[in-house]
Amino acid sequence: MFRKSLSVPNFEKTETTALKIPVPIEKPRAMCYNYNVSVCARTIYVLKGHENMKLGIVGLPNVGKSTLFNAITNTKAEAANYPFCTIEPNVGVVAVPDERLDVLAEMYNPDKYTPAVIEFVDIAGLVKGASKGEGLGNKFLAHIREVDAILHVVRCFEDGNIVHVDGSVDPLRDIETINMELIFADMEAVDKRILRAEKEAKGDKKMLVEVALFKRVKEVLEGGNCARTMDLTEEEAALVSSANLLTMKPVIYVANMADSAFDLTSPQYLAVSEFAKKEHSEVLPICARMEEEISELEEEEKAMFLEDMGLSESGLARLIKKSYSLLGLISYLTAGPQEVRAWTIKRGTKAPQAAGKIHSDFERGFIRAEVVAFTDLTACGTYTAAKEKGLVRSEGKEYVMNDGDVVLFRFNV
Ligand SMILES: Nc1nc2c(ncn2[C@@H]2O[C@H](COP(=O)(O)OP(=O)(O)O)[C@@H](O)[C@H]2O)c(=O)[nH]1
Ligand SMILES: [Mg+2]
Repeated sequence: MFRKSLSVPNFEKTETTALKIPVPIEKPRAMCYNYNVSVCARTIYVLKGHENMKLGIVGLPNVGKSTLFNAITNTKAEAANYPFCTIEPNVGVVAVPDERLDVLAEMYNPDKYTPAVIEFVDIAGLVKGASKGEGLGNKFLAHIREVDAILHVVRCFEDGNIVHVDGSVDPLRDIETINMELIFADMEAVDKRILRAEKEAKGDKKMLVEVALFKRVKEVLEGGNCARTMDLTEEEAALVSSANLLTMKPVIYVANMADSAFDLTSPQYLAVSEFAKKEHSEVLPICARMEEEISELEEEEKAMFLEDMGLSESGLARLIKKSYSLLGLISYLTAGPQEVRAWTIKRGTKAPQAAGKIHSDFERGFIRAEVVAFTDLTACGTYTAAKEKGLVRSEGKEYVMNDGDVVLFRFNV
């Protein structure tokens, strides 16, 4: 049988109970999940049992983590002026803003509009000594272990009314405080790994390579540096990644700036951005409090506000997009009168595996993919016009998907 399909089987309309939640949350789920995300007023559908990629928001107490989390998810986690107010991590599912979907929605006027989603977790309670069980200690390190990437919020704003746990605003010291806790936790894990590998090396000499590699990792950690700063071959990186080290996770340093002085030449911001550069990590300046206020506005007001500020999008939209790419994710798109949708895949995914995201049958019975680049499609105005111009390509099993490919899979089961 030869079928073509754009529709998606097995959909459940925003059934929060259908989602897997990896960590305990303190609020009713319905409050933590916000499917009617601010970027589009339409209902978002979530595939049942789907595992989202997760980012953990970490940082010292009172740096603005919950404020940022609220802005991102537009829900109310506790944002109070004292340490440890958010004892259980909060989880929010967030739509990844994608203007291309809006354009496709204009073209097809579909019944459903489905952006890609990622998850954010507000991980509170990390303080000096956490790796030794201080504060709420190791529990929080365990939560960080479960995320795919980290947003490390760093306080750059001065505010006498808001207590800093170490008495003053000093972004570099704060970054080091947090990173040292993660480094200490990793050292323990690496020590265990070395011991195990040494034992195995007695019977299997190949394990000596692993011993040597993890000894190198240990040296880097002992020098006060994160494992991600290491120069590793692809093979080595894969082996180190198997240890799931906290300091190997990709990170964005989020500089939380004062609302009154969004100054990219301030010593505070420069300290953060230089540190990030040295680590080959990302940095993003944001004013969490302002973003929270913007996120509460109605769509129209929001657009006006941003226009007044001379901005094309909110800092938050930029942060979410950057988080998505930090995770190594791209989207391919499907479009038709039933639905326009962005599908999340890892960069480098081939066509059959990408098709498998829609349904396992699509992968199993993959024949080929009809692909048109989003820009080509919109330049032509319609799918038919793009086809007439020869811009709709027929791609086979070895095709590596691009971000923004508009795809129709042909399969046979
Ligand atoms: N002045 C100022 N205050 C902020 C900013 N971001 C957060 N805050 C305030 O700092 C306090 C602690 O923020 P919160 O998000 O709860 O910090 P958390 O402990 O890191 O989760 C709250 O009173 C926030 O309103 C900011 O950009 N400027
Ligand atoms: Mg908090």
